[in-house]
Amino acid sequence: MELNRLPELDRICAAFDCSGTWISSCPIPSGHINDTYCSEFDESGRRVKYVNQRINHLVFREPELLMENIERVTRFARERIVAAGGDPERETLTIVPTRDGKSFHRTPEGTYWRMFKYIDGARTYDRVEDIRHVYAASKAFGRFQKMLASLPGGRLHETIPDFHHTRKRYDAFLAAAEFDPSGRAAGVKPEIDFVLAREKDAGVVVDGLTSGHIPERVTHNDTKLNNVMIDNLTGEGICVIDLDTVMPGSILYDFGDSVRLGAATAAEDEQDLAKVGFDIGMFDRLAAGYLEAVRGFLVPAETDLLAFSAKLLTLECGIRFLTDHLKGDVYFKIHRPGHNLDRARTQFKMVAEMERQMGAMDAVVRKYL
Ligand code: GN1
Ligand code: MG
Repeated sequence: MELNRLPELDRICAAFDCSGTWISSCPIPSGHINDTYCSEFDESGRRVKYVNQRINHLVFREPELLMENIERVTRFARERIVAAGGDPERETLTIVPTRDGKSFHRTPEGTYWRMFKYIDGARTYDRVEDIRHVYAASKAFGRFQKMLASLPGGRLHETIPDFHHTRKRYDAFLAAAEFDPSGRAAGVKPEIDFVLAREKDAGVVVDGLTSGHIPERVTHNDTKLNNVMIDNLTGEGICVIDLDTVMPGSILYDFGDSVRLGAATAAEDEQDLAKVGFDIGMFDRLAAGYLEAVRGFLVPAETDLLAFSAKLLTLECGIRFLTDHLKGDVYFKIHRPGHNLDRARTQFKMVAEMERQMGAMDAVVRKYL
């Protein structure tokens, strides 16, 4: 979704409390929701980089509350990292405040901006290039969950209510398929049927949370591989980023969602479905990294569903892409016609492969418990 034209980043940067002179900004074309840029400053002859993000306030309806969450989470992470002798400038996001001491800047036009320090010597990967990164990222997400179990100060705000409420996602899909606002339903009958055949899966985790069988925890909720910065030298997952959806949830949302990309043989939007698949060897590395970090922290109601959660969250994401296709591409940014449909198809192909290998996936999880 384009909010407006390329913004004047020099003007945006001027609102934030960083020393030095602005040199340039360029887009970082990653992410389906917010707009991200990297800005360079000259600080007494030294080139220093920052990350600017325009928060999509049509998706995140209360940017103030979202930033309150991120302030709490990064402040707490910083304390924990310092106590453990780590480097807080690299192991968590550092918010650059505005000149009037706030964590975000609202422009006169009503757009919302924030700024983070750039983390040097590390990068993210939009697809798996080295299987060791899968283990490293998964371990980083596990550590992140475990750390946030002791976050003080009460429940975080729900930045998007019912974000992983799979049944509500299913219902929204049904409504889009029936109402068919863009006249696209007839062209995607196999995909619609694929979802309809899996209705019973939608309630499994949300019902467990409602009944209290599955514990509510603080979770990340968007655990794609590219939301962990991987250190260029050590290959370790040093910093979990994209904290917009850190809020109450189930760890099954996080583990499950990490599999969509972490065990995929192709990109999320690959058009050649012959290349798309679920790789049990990569799933093994995901489970190993995650359980290495959280062993002893999870309860059986959670561990019993880890393998299933991979299928469920992949299905949910496919449902969201298909729903957006049916609605005329109103939520996720698209870069070509049919982009959301391509994305939905890769997710469904992975779901089908996971269904065939669920026994093997369960065995992998049990191996690392
Ligand atoms: C969106 O914008 P990005 O790439 O961080 C979406 C996630 C989806 C993901 C699919 C707030 O994340 O839930 O899993 O696309 N974020 C939101 O790649 O809806
Ligand atoms: Mg995200």
